[in-house]
Amino acid sequence: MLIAITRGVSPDIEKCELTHLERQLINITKAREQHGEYENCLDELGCRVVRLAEESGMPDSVFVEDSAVVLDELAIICRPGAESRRAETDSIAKALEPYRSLFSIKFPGTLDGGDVMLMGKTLYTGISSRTNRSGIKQLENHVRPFGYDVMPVEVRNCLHLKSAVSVLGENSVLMNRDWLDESRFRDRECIETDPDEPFGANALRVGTVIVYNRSFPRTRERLEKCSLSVKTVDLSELAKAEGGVTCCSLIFQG
Ligand code: CIR
Repeated sequence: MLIAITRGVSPDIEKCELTHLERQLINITKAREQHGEYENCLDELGCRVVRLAEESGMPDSVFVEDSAVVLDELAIICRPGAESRRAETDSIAKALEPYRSLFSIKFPGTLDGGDVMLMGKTLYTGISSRTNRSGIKQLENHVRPFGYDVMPVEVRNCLHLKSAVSVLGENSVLMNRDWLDESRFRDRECIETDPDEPFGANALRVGTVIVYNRSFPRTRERLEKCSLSVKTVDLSELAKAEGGVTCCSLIFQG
């Protein structure tokens, strides 16, 4: 069965890291409601949602995706690029321990899960303000024995690789070409975000369904025109903290 690890919104989310957005007031009640709607959506799609306790003092801890990369054979515990986020990984490692052998990224490496995108046996990995070459090299050393390739991708003007591209199907992606080195995806079918929705490239594929943020209706139309089944959620409050639909869960076969 599919397991989705999530974590409640921290009471300190107001102090979240921000890289590309101006700080705006986050309505925590609304953020929690929206996060609950997101968890219900995963539940309806057949995931068993395992919700970890909220963490005060860890403002960004709702964004569990950044703490680990979970593959069928192993899991990598990340070393997040933002120092304020490093403590988040302990509880994620504990939650993953029953399911996978764990391998860790160590100093001087940094790696955020939001920079790692799996397609087949290829791990596209963003070189970003959060993920460095040492982190990518360590990732490669851990996964190569299991038959995975790591493909580094330069990203620009956005936080993570998955802010710029995400998986839609076996061979297809949703992409904002302005934010990454698109030559890495030459062999893939590509749907582009609507020019008015540059933040719309983050989509979460669960089985055959695409979970997508309601804030990007034009791009959503593009997905539906390509016969994709799309289920929308409102994550507008967490978007103020630079979070999207992939960030709020770690989904894997349990
Ligand atoms: C951060 O800057 O780390 C958080 N405020 C947002 C993290 C979003 N995570 C993701 O895209 N994977």
